[in-house]
Amino acid sequence: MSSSDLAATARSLVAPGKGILAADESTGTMTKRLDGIGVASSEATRRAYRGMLFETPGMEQHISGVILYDETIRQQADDGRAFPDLLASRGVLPGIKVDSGAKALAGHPGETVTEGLDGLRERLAEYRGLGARFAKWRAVIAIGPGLPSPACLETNAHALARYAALCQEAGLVPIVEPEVLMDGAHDLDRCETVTTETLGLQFEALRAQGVQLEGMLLKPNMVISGTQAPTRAGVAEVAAATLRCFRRVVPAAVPGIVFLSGGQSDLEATEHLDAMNRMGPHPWQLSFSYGRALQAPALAAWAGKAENRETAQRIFAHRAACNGAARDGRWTRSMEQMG
Ligand code: 5MM
Repeated sequence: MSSSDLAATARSLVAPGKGILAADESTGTMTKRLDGIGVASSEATRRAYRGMLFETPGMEQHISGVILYDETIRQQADDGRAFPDLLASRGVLPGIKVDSGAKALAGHPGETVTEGLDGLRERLAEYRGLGARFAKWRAVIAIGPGLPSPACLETNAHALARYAALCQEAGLVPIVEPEVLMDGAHDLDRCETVTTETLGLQFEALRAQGVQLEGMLLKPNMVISGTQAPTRAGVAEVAAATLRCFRRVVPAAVPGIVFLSGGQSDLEATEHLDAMNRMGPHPWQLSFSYGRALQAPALAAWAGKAENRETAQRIFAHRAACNGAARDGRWTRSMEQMG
């Protein structure tokens, strides 16, 4: 794939009114989600849940791409079509999580490094053959006393940049996700400082590895107060701090920033995205790549029962529509009422 094809794919993932569904929960995470609704996790129940989401009528109006997990990219819908083919037939780009998870960083208690570079070139070629057009790798950065360490930031930035270069070589658009966690009592300023440092090092590493910025997307956290902070910043403050941080460190050549929700409520994630887009224009498209903030109410409504499938799909389509509007800065609170 040429560099202009990569750039075109990246731009189509952040097309107006659209964003990405992160449905790449590893089996452990998906099992926790299913436990939460009293459903035993098995290959069959995970397939039924993902199939419910991917067959949602009208999803393609607001979802440009779906990030899949290794198991999911190999599964089929009830009509026998492979999930990537089903998505592609609806104009939704299939993507794939390619990291193998965050592992304890030696000598740095409380910190992790995301692994998965060994054999990645071969796995990317296989995923491309299975229909993937983009990929995702998530690094996890914790805030705490003395954290994050320079070793954690540098190691994760380097791994993300090497992953991104391999993706572009394989013709896949890399989504680069360095997530600064919301966990902790830190305030907005501390999150801004750490996010600025994280992203600054990230773009240095991407440059060092020769990653073409036009053919990638950034998936960051918003600059937000810690979940246990005594007072939490409001929507306008979060939007202003996030934009200030990104203007300082994210080059304008990057076509899009697709936020993670990171534990924000569905409504918070939508409100924050909308507020930032209302403060535009910006050098990059500002969109979403939400997991929990798109799925949580649909998962609860589905509850593993076939008779709830349509209701859950309507709820998922509604969250996608609200975030599609927020992605353009035209969400209103009244849109939250489902018709
Ligand atoms: C959907 O969750 C993703 C996979 O997580 P695990 O590897 O831990 O199972 C996760 O990477 C996700 O893509 C991002 O964190 C965004 O999801 P949220 O829920 O934060 O919007």
